[in-house]
Amino acid sequence: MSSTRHAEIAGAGFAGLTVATALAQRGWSVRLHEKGTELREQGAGIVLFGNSLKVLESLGVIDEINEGSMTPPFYETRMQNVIVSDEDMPGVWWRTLTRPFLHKVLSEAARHAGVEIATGSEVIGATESGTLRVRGGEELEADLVVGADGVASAVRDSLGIRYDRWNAKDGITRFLVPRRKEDLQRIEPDTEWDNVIDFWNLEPRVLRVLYTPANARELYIALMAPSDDKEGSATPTINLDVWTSIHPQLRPVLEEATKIDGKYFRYQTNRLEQWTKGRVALIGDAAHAMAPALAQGGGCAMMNAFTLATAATAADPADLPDALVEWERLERPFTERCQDRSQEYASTRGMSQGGQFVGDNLETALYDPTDPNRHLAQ
Ligand code: FAD
Ligand code: 5PR
Repeated sequence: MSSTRHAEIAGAGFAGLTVATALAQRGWSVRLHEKGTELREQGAGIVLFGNSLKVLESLGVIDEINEGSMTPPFYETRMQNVIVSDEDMPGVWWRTLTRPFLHKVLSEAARHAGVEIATGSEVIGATESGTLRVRGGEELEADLVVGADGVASAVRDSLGIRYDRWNAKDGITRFLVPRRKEDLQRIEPDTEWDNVIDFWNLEPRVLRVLYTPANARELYIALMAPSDDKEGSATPTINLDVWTSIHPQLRPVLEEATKIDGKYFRYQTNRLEQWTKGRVALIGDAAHAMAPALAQGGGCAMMNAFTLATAATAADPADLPDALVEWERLERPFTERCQDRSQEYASTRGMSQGGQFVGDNLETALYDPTDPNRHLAQ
């Protein structure tokens, strides 16, 4: 093999695009397989913290991210429409944005770094010696194979890696809608409509709206209801009467949501017996799907994607499998602690008490995957 190392990557979500770009920027030749016929992200909004923002900075796209995103003044939590906390998270770097925008910025960065992107290319499996198999195609050889193919990962399952999975009782339907800020202000003039507002309502029924401004024009709303609540979880069109009966001040934006086809997702957490096997590494939801409570699923996906790229680049090519095991040993505990905390919040609905962005809950947000000295103190 030539001195240029080669990576084959499954899945062009946030994890796959990040590892592909970081490897290409470090001199690797990289092919990224996406089963979708187009490169795009259908999700709504996302909150990113310092751990992933540092990665975006290192990839060279932070100015673009800053232009298309915002930092709301406060992360507000309300219970039965009474404010229980307004957190401004001193010392914490955080931004809100839309997922299509983040996906576009990362896709452009990947192309610019020289990543070969193969759309309509469905990965059906991998081998630990470092091959990737694509539907209807041959075995592609690589120094490093990455499974970034999401919760239903074909790479993971083809390797026989076992995992535990938990589904929460609640789920969520997410939308990107126009801000309608003036209409909201008319209804509730005293509310700061630039805040993130987590509108919890547990009585008489569990219907929560997480309101997240993503930029000057777009608002991300996430509507949470228990999966056994037929009306609350109704899709593709939300039940406007039910949602406005509990959250009347959100009528303008809930009306906007009725114009869009929604999809209800149950929260899921995965825990694998191992993240690596030979020359294959798993990242993102393929390896560590988590409940979204602390807004770190995508953040952990991007930080693990980035540290995988730096660890693989630093390794002697012959010893790559050992380097992957060491990468997992060092990085995985941060993600697992975040999974545990998010799972606990999701299953107890503890975020309704507010004040969650403090202490240990900020461990992942404050983690700097780009700091080469980050493990020295351990
Ligand atoms: P995915 O986004 O699932 O990407 C996988 C890609 O692989 C897709 O493009 C798919 O088409 C492709 N693919 C799949 N199978 C194959 C195959 N066999 N061959 C080729 N390609 C394939 N995270 C945050 O950080 N902040 C938040 O605010 C936040 N909110 C969330 C809200 C909800 C309701 C949920 C469910 C999650 C949230 N997350 C959040 C988590 C975040 O969305 C995920 O963790 C993140 O998108 C995972 O990225 P990924 O690249 O691993 O997987
Ligand atoms: N935070 C964010 C989010 O999108 C969700 C949650 C928390 C940013 C759900 O989508 O707790 O459900 C949550």
